[in-house]
Amino acid sequence: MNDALALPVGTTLDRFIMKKQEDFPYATGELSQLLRDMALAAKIVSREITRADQDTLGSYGEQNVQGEEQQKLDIIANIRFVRALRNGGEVCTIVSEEEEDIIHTGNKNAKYIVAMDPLDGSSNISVNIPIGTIFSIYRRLSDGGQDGTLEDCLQQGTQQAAAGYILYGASTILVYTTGRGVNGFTYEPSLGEFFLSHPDITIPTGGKQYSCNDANVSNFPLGIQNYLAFCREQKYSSRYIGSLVADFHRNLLKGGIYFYPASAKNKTGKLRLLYECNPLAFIAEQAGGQATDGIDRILDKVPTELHERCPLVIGSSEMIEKVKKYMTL
Ligand code: P6P
Repeated sequence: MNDALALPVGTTLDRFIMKKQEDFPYATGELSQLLRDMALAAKIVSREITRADQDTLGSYGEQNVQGEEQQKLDIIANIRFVRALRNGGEVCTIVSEEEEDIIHTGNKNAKYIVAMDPLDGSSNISVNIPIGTIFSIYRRLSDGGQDGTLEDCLQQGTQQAAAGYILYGASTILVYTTGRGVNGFTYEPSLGEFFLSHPDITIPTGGKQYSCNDANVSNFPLGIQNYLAFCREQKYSSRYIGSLVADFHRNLLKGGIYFYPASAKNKTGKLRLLYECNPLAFIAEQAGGQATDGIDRILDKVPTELHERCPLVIGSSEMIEKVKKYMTL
């Protein structure tokens, strides 16, 4: 699953991308440059978050397409990523949680599409809880010389060319996959570089911690309720920070399961398929884990709307298999 070529911890992201590009014989460098553009925006957003003050903290005073109150940093992050991708020239069209319609960059001959949540969990900013950016990268299906199409944006998760997240926590870490394993890079602000810190990440097959908002348990599907009861019988630990990227990253490294099922308030779950479930599902599978809607594989779903939601159960493989059993009893 993972490349034989192991680069030492401390390798810069740029050098890592360049060396891994050699593994793709027909690579012409656009995807590599796209990943660099994402990393550039991540550095800028990390700085904005770290030095957030009264001017940048707080509500923007409007709601996004999801009906959620936008934080000022949501807007700032969206602007920074869209600008980096537009200026980088490798992306023709973007889907962003912060914008209802697809965003055309003007790079009509660019090969790639990006679907992103520029800043997930932003309501946690004001209480200093880690937040994250999540992104998927697809090759366009349509011919060049025009804007990307809706069909380009509604591809199955199995078609992702790459996926990743940035976690803005005690340190800023970028984790991504291009389908040949998962690697994590920690940002060193004093040098302005991401350095390889988590080579070849694999998620433990089992785990003893679960992440969910169990205030909603009475509305969970019965199978999920029964799985939660099993976790409690096994005396697993409950770890739920209310920030998907932070919960996912911890479970990825330590083993565990995160679930946001359908509930009375969110009939099809809260999380969005295109720019939350699919990218994290790609990473989870590349690290040896799984991601389902409780039963079916996330990456097999065929999106029909840009901002459609779906239930998500993601993490250690053995735990996901257990959920499937409870869901099909
Ligand atoms: P609830 C943040 O809004 C988010 O999208 C995820 O980051 C987080 O895991 C979840 O929603 C929290 O939702 O309903 O438990 O507050």
